[in-house]
Amino acid sequence: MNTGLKITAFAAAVAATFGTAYGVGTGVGPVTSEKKPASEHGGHGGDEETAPEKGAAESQGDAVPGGLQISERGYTLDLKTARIGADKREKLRFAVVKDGKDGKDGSGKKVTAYEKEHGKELHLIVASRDLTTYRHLHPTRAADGTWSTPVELPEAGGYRVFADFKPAGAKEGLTLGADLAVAGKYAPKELPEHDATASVDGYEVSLRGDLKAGKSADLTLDVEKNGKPVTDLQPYLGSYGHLVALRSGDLAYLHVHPNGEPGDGRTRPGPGVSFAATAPSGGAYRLFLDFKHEGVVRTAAFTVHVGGGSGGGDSAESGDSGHSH
Ligand SMILES: [Cu+2]
Repeated sequence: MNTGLKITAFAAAVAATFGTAYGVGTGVGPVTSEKKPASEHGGHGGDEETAPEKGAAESQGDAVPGGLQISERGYTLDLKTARIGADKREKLRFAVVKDGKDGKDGSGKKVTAYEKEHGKELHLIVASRDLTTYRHLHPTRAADGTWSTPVELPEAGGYRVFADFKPAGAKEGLTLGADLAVAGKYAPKELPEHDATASVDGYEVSLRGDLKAGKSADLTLDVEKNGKPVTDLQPYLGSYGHLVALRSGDLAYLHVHPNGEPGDGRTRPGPGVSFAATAPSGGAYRLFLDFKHEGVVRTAAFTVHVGGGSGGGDSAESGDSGHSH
C-alpha cells in the first residue's frame, strides 16, 4: 500500500489555528510582518481586515500541524513540571516564553498578554501517548506569566501537554507541545477500536461524518441520555461543544472549530453539535468532545481512521482495513 504520508494543504479552520497567513496573495499590498512599528496608525482595528477565512488556505502546502513542537514562531513552552507521579493530585507549572534576551535571567520574557479564544486566554490539553487519558484544563496565570493548574493522571506513562493560545497582537494562535512523564508502573494500552458511539456517565454520543485528509469535513456529534436526544445542552467555552483531535503516533493536535454558536439564531442546543475539521494526513485519530449538560462538563472520545494521503476518498470504517494489496 501507499505508505507515503503526505502532509497536504490544510483548509479553513486548521489554517486559522496553525497560522499560515503569509503569502496568501489577497492583493492588499505587501504583507506586513508581525512586528509592526508601534507608531503605525489605526491601532488594533487594522489587523482584522485581512484575516483569512474559510478556504483561504487551500493552496498552502507543508504546514506543520500544531502541538508537535515545543518552540514555534518565536514562542517556547517552558514546562517547569516535567515529571509527576501517577494517581495523585499534582501541580503543573509552565510559562510561555517569547524568544529574546529581555527576561530577568537574560533569556526570553514570559508572555503576560493574551487574546482570549473560546473565552479563555489559554487552553491546556494533557493527553497520554496511547490516547487513553485526556484532560482539558484552564490554568490560572500569575502576574509574572507563570501558569499553574492542579492535575491528576490515573496512569503512568508518557504524556503530551499542549498549550493552545494566542499572544496579544499576534495574527494567529498557536499550539505548543511538551512531553510530560508520569512515574509509576507503565502498561501501554492499544488505541481503542473505532466505534461511532461513545458512552460517558449515562450519555451516549454518536459521531456522524468522516474526517478527511487534506480537506475540510463536517462532523456532527449527537448527544443522547437514556435513549432520548438531549436538546438542552449548555454553552461551554462559547459553543455547545469543544472538540480536539489528536493523531495517533505523534499526537499532532487539531483544534477543531464549531459550526455556529449559541445565540446566533440557528445553532440549537443539541442533540447535534457540528464541527468543521481537516485531518493533516491519513491515519488514526482520537477525537475528544467536551460538552456541558446539567452543569457538568463531560468528555466523549472516539477513534477514527482516515484513509489515504490527500483527498481521502475512502472512509475506513474499522481499524483492520487497508493492509491488503
Ligand atoms: Cu479550553
